[in-house]
Amino acid sequence: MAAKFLSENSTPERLGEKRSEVLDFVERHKRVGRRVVLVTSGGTTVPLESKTVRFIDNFSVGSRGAASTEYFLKEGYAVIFLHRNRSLKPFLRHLSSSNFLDLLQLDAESPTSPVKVRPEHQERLTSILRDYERVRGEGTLLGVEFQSLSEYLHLLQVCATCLQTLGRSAMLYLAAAVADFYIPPDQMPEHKIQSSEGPLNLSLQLVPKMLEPLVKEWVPKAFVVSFKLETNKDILVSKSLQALDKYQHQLVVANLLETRKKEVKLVTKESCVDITMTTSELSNGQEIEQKIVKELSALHSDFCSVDKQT
Ligand code: 9Z3
Repeated sequence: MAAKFLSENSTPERLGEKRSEVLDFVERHKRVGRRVVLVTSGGTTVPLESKTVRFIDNFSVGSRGAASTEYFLKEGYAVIFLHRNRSLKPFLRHLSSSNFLDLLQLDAESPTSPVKVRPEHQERLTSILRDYERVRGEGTLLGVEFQSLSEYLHLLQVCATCLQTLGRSAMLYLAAAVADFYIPPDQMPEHKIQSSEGPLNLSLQLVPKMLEPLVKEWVPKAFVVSFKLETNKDILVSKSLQALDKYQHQLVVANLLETRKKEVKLVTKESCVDITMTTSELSNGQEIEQKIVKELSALHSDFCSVDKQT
């Protein structure tokens, strides 16, 4: 099913070049013994026409993926950040609610470098820039962009297979909100659908679950974390356990749409651990991703140590 989807849906541009970039990144960090995590982030679009004017989208803005990426970097991981093109980015996300130009001012007294950061933003910008420059200097972050469902799935396969060489020291953290339904290319109109033809009825097909080949074939030794999103709390844990049973991966981060920034459950076959944020932690600007990543990093260390014992 997965292989059929990938062969029938067009490959993203410069896929070979992107594979080489990811491979180089993985090899470089493997040489120095650094763990590598693939973080997927943001929603996927499902086109309705092959010359696409309209598409179906979902709510995800990519804050989970972008924030987690920063915390994985702090934990010493190298991160492949596979993200939707317009979703939030690590570091830059801290400025997403400000108008960039409001952070700056012109200084008439220094004509050679007249653009200055306003004094009230100096501290915050310095701290963001310091973290960002450290990561750039160490070369520990590689961004890979997608927009459509098909681009995402092709790139997921490329990134995952490149990680195979790392065995247990690779982690996959699949936080992207991937579409479940799509229109196969042979059922998609070429040109813009005309409203003059009346109301539109859509028939969507199921997207094959890529977790299956990912765990079985692409990265069989890696530490794989998937996400389960629900709106009904009564089925959250049972659906997570079903996923673990079906795909045989290591862990599901289970979250509800409305409370996803305040509480999640880390579900394994053996346990279910709650991670929660207090009101004061949230009002201090602390983020749940910091706790999630800390916990996963420790579990990943245990998982890696099995290799060393055998
Ligand atoms: C998640 O559950 C993420 O936590 C969110 C993060 C998408 C809710 P934001 O990007 O939101 O910060 O706005 N991701 C996975 C969602 C998903 O599609 N899971 C599938 C499912 O639940 C399985 S992989 O069936």
